[in-house]
Amino acid sequence: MKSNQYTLISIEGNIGSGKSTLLKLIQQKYPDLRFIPEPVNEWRNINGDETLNLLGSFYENPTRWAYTMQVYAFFSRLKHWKEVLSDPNIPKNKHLILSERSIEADKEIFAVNGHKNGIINNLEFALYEKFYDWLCQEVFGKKVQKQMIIYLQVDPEVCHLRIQKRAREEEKNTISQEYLIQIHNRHEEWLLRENHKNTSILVLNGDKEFESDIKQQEKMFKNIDNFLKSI
Ligand code: D5M
Ligand code: MG
Repeated sequence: MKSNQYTLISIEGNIGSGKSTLLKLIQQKYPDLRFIPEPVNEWRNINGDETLNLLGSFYENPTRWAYTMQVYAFFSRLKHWKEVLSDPNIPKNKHLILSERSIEADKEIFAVNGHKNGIINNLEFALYEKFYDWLCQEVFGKKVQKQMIIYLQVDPEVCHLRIQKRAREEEKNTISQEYLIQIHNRHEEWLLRENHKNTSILVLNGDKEFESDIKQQEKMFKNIDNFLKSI
């Protein structure tokens, strides 16, 4: 691998599927990877001001805020990636980067779904696609050698229960079963039915609680270890 090239592994899955939990477990087992968490807390208080809550605004009035949410999610993720990809001091063994979701997922899941269900209109979607393509090329360019995806596939009803359990204020009374089914279906279309030329995808079922179940974790890691060995 060239010294300025990276393998990107993202954990994808529905809201409340357990991605952050899985990321933490992988981090414990593979501390040498670089990690990029989802910048969700940055969306909850812009400039550290809790009254400027973009995630909350989006769930309260999706039609008003969906486009703004996509612009800011894109910006904040891209900023993290740029920092990592332009760090001149990355040791050789840190060329594997694991992230919770990806810029591609913002587009393929949330922007496409929002466009389909009408909360993002044609003009907004066309504008989004314009800056998305150009800026991704600017930042990622030739730096990506390989892309891999771990898809944590979870029944939308289970996700609903986990969202209630974690009780994030912005989400607990606003995310409907119907929205979770839409987001689930977009994952299935994008990851299982569409063509992925240079991307390997591992599908992991996460319906059974795994946060505190060592047996279940061991089962999952059998697959994850093999998947990571294939790099
Ligand atoms: O929680 C992440 C939260 O952020 C969840 O409410 C979905 C939301 N999110 C993440 N990315 C986007 C985009 N691009 N648009 C709209 N909403 C988004 P988690 O459980 O980690 O999925
Ligand atoms: Mg998460």
